[in-house]
This record gives sequence, C-alpha cells and structure tokens, in this order.
Amino acid sequence: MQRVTVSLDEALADEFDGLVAVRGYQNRSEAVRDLMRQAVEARRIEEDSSKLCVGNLSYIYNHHERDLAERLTEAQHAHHDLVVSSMHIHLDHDNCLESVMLKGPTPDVRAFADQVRAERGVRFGNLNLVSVDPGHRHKDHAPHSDHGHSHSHLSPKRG
Ligand code: NI
Repeated sequence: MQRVTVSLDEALADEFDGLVAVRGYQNRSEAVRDLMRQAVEARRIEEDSSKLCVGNLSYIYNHHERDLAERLTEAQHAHHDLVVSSMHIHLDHDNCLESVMLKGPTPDVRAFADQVRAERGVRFGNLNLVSVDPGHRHKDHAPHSDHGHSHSHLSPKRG
C-alpha cells in the first residue's frame, strides 16, 4: 500500500468534498481511488482501440505565462504532421482558448495531447478522439495520384 499526498487549493478541496458527499463515498480516499481506476481503465480501453484517429484537443491558458504561448506554438510546429488546424480565441485580457484539430496514429495524437496538457499553465485540457478506418479509399480521386504519395481517406469506424 502506498500513501500519496496531494496539495489542493481550498476551492478545489471544497468542491471535491461536495462531490464525495453527493456520490456517497465514505471518504476522500475512496473517491480518489475510484477516479484513478476510471482514468486507468479509460486509458487501457483507448489504447486497445483503433490505430488511427481524428481528434480535437482544447485547452485554456494564460498568455502572460512566461514562454507558454511560444512553447505551445513550438509543440504544434514540431507535430505539423498531426496538426490539421488550430483556432485561437482570446477569452479575456489574460486567458486564451485554443482548439487543435488532429489526425494521425492514435498513440502519436495521444502523446501530443499529453505533452500539451502537461505544460505548466495549461488548464482544462480535453482530448476528444474518434477512431477511424484507414481501409476506405476513394477511386474517384485520380488527381491525388499525381502527388506521388498514396492517398487514403479516413472515415469514422462503423458501429
Ligand atoms: Ni489569446
């Protein structure tokens, strides 16, 4: 058995105690264990699923945070093969919402999202993935064959 100590600000601790009460947990520890099990299980299921995906990563950050905006831009350029497009919204004087559309191998997309979410100052990072079937090819896209690379379209998995 391991003991883990977590530092929380007052507001989050109060909110969490409210959640513990509403869900009927005996104590904070049981609630945290349950959330951890859910996160581990969700991760396992996702890794077992499709090898290709399209996805959206959205997060909020403070653009005054030292070097953060630059680091986030660097990360996107470093993975330009995955980043289809990104949208930047200036929420207020301090906060930005960035929403990044991604496409590629699921482990790569997930690793990119993990990297961004792990940046200090990035908050509310949320990744939404849709598994896609790489086997679906268009026959009526002759012009694409001129590009010198094979061209497959990513379609959502059925079911
Ligand atoms: Ni902004």
